[in-house]
Amino acid sequence: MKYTFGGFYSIKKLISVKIKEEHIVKLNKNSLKNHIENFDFLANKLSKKGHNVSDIVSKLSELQVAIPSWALGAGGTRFGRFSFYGEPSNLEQKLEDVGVLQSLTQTAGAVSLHIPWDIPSDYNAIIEQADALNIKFDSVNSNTFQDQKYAIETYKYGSLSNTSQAVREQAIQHNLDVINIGNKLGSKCLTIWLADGSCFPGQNNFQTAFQNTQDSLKNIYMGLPDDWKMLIEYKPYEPNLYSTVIRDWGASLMLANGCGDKAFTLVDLGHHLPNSNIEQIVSILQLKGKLGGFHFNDSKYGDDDLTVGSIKPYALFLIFNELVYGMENNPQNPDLNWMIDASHNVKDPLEDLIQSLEAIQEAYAKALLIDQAELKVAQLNNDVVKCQEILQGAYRTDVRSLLEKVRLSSGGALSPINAYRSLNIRDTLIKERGKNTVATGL
Ligand SMILES: [Mn+2]
Repeated sequence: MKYTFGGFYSIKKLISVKIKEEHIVKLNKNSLKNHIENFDFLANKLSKKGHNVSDIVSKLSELQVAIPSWALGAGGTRFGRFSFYGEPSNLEQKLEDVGVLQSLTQTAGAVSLHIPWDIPSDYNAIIEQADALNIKFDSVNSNTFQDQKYAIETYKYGSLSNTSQAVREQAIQHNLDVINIGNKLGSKCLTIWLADGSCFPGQNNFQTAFQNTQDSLKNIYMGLPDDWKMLIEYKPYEPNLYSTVIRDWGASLMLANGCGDKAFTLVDLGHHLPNSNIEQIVSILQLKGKLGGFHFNDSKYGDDDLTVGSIKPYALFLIFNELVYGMENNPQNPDLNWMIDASHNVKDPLEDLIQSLEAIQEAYAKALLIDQAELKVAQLNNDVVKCQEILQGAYRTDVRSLLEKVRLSSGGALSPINAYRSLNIRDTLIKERGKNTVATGL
């Protein structure tokens, strides 16, 4: 079914505005008493320990995480893709979905677009829709890991690193086009992830590939507006299985340094080899003023793109411990771009994103409970046991009523998943969009 302009606004009212104004308040009433009891108990306990609870609540309220446009449909594997009914089939519908998440959680106030999958046909209409839904345009992502329909050159053997100057120029121009599109929407950031690398030893000259990439990035950087950031995302393997040009944070950092002050490293949690100490990477990048953005997800083996916090919640907490420390002690870093980068085959994508948003907030809340001053004393005294007690004491605190408080005070749902289900949002989307829609870009 194709929507007229008027039609799409009526969906917006149905899905977003109406949910927020009428239903959430009603649903919240059902569990309000329970929430107040739990929150008062926790707030009392935390206050006695010397925490400033209202300060923690306001810090949590400020955390807004960008939803990636590509996570709103079911993801695929190299073996297949199982559609989830009622997926958004255009940019307007993707924004509507983010609007649903924002209404329910009040922590999804941004979207991260992927070009060319999300090129607006009417910029003013898209900006107006995003404004109405209280959604900002976070980093825009370029795509040189696929050949586009009318492309002259192929990226089969790399894009920015390619030995062919014509291929590199095409890839550079694409990134400049993405900046231009983002600029029209009010975005201030470009994310570059390259699939470039090699599948077999000897296929590439490592030095040539790296140097070409640096030169190409410098060309893109020259087209970056003054108030923009460029984020360079690394990944150790896949789709190339022997070597990746920007394989780790060291390569990303070197390239960012080679470009200039507006270039930073982006950490995607799934882009590390098993058992990497990601929190330490985060910490050192902050020390050097080069941490620019985050892609949240979780993984068991590789780049699994699973729900945030579903596999290694303690590691996520430790990462947030470093982020909290860095935000307080490393002003040399810019404001971070907080983004989710996840997708998979088996869950309702919106329910999955609600779970991810909650996991991010939960880890952040727990990290805010760490007494940094007390930890510093324990570290100076080499009191290893005390250090662990401080971290794990914060981690073991049940902060869910704190998150409820944050949502309640900003107009969100006490339980976003329950609200999503009670309001039959997926059924409504299927009714509006049809059963077999397929999200663009996947
Ligand atoms: Mn990513």
